[in-house]
Amino acid sequence: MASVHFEVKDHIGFITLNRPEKLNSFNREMALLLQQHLDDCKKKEIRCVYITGAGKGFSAGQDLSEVTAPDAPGFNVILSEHYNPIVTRIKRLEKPVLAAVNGVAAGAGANIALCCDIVIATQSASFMQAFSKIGLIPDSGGTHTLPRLVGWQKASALMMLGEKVTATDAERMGMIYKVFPDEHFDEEALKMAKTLAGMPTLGLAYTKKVLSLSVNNTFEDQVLDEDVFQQRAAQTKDYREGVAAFLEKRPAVFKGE
Ligand code: LHQ
Repeated sequence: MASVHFEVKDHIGFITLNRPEKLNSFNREMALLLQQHLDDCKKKEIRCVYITGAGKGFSAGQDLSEVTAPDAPGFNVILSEHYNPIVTRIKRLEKPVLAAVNGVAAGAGANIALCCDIVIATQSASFMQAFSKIGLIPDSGGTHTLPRLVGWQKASALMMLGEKVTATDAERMGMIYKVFPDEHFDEEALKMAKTLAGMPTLGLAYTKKVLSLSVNNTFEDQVLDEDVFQQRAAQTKDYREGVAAFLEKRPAVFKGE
């Protein structure tokens, strides 16, 4: 069985991290396969990407038995060839990426989830900046993402203490969007993915882009960027369909064009 499972259904690219006996921790093969499947998700027919983990965890980050093996990939390789290309691909994908966090997300596993556009979690899931516990620093974009989600102080404490945060606390502090009870999680996550896949995909892609530009922009530059991308959105078929459907008092049928 492949260490990352990939399937396309209902315009959704389902990516499942699949080393459940190791809590879906990343070895090189899994990191490269995830990149490959993120690239597969560039296809136009895919209008939402859904990332989850097999078994009881989402991902425990780097497989620590791999880094200690005699033929271990060096740290330069692990970041530049594994985690950096993964999180960059997620950020650059021109469609919504939903992280459906089904269990513990630790280390790079947590930060890969947190760089997704929408993060939802099952009630029994948890998030852990595990790096400090083994003498490392947070990577996979975590030092960029986390303070912007929860504020500097909480990010700093979470990263230094490495404490496990429950899904409910993560939601409360703005780290993730929503928590669902375990028994309804799959159903609710799928419902959200289907909703996203039926939305105006280009409009969502432009929303993602403009949001990311806000990280470095002044207010004045940001409203100029909104102007540019709003004009692009206004040229999509889905915009025309959205307005027509509203005026005709019928549900809109968006095609991602
Ligand atoms: C694991 C792992 C794991 C191997 C659970 N590896 N087997 C970047 C640069 C270069 C190098 C290093 O890494 C990085 C990025 C990073 O991600 S650094 C952070 C690496 N991750 C961690 O330090 C987390 C280590 N894991 C844990 O602290 C716990 O397993 C957590 C809190 C995630 C979950 O605890 P439990 O729910 O109690 O599960 P468990 O500990 O019993 O784990 C289940 C199994 O999975 C177990 O195997 P076993 O054969 O005993 O059943 C663990 O050994 C294995 N596992 N994480 N990262």
